[in-house]
Amino acid sequence: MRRRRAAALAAALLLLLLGTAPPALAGAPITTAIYTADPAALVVGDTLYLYTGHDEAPTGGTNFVMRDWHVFTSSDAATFTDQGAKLAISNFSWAGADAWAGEVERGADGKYYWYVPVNGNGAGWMDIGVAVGDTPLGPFRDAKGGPLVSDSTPNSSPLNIDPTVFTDDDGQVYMYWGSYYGLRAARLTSTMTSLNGSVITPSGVTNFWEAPWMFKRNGVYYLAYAANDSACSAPGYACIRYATASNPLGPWTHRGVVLDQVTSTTNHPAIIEFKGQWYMVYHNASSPGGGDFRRSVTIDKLYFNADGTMQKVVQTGGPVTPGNLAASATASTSYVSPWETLAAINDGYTPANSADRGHGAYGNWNHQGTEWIEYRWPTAQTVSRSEVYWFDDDQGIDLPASCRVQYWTGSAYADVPGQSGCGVAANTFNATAFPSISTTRLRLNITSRTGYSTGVLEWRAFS
Ligand code: FUB
Repeated sequence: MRRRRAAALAAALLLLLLGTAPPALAGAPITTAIYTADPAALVVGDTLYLYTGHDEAPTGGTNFVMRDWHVFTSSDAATFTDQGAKLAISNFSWAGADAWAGEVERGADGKYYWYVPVNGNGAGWMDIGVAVGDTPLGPFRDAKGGPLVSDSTPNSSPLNIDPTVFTDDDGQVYMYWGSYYGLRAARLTSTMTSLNGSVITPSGVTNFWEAPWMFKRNGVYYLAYAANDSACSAPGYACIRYATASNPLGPWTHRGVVLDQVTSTTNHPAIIEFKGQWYMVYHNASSPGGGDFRRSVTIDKLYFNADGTMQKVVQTGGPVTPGNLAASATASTSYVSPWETLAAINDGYTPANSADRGHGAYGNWNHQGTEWIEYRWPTAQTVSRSEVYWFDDDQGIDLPASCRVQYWTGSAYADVPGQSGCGVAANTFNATAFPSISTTRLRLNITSRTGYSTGVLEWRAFS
């Protein structure tokens, strides 16, 4: 036992000495065994539960085929276990199709209530039903025997889908839902199965389209939601905006975009703190064979600024930059200052400028001369382009004098033949193109200006 611990310590020390960056979050996506969508997240004890939809459309399908919902569990937010389909359309005798985006909330009675939009057999299209179970994994049964919200509910949404249910510190439960620009909210009774009072139309939720997710942090209420305005996404696609309020029913103040558009047209957030780290859980179409109706739930870390605003999520499973080989590489360096972060160079972040260390920065102060950063892959990659965003802290770290892209020939490092100039401009990605090489290691040699060290915010590689 002692020997194993010593070996682990030695390995950790070696990693530190080599300056090796950890791999990207493994939970992206949470599974490729099935297509999943519309995540909701819940923490119970030491476990993170994800309640997801299940996309079953065939390849090339042009409609949702969704019949049941799955539950995934994780103890580290990196690896997830599919606990199976724990709720299905067939659990609601009054519904016939469309197992869309739901959410689970624990009631004051200790039971777990799963709110889901379904296509009811009655008049109108989507209704919201509620199932109940004694544990977060169920078994779940219809808790009401009919819709909680339907088209006949006064002031209901043009499309009654995507419920998010939130319990305030005083025990009052709120439900937000809606689509087609129609956000609605209501209190729930303590039984969790009836609306308590009238349905309101919250104000201040700019460009709301669908998929609301409500939570509270440091006394502030947050509402994240899918918006599909042209300021944040391409036509037909959605980004995730958010608003904050000091009252659970608003009025809300729009705060900006927390997640850019993803590779699927729909976008759907769940934001949760688990073991001291905040996460954005969402879906995209990036898994093999994926598409708008064959989506995959994925997870990324989310960070708050000191003023309570949320930083835009870096989509490590997106990918934000299709084809960026850096995402699957292990980074190392000749030297990194103890207070800088080598992991910053391949975290997928797009810096706002060369001083933007919002997601950390690699720097080699107070070394001068030539230092290097390197990517290694377990198998050979075809590479024909490098893009580097330099870090300049206006102090000891400045833009470099020059750089060279090198590769591992199998026995030595050599300059990549035929490379175009290695740019040293600030506030942009500097691209170096070259005829394709096949290699397991790509290296960037960086030579400093006299009297300065150098740094990198992001380094991408493409085939
Ligand atoms: O999955 C079906 C629908 O697509 C959801 O209810 C919406 O949020 C969107 O993701």
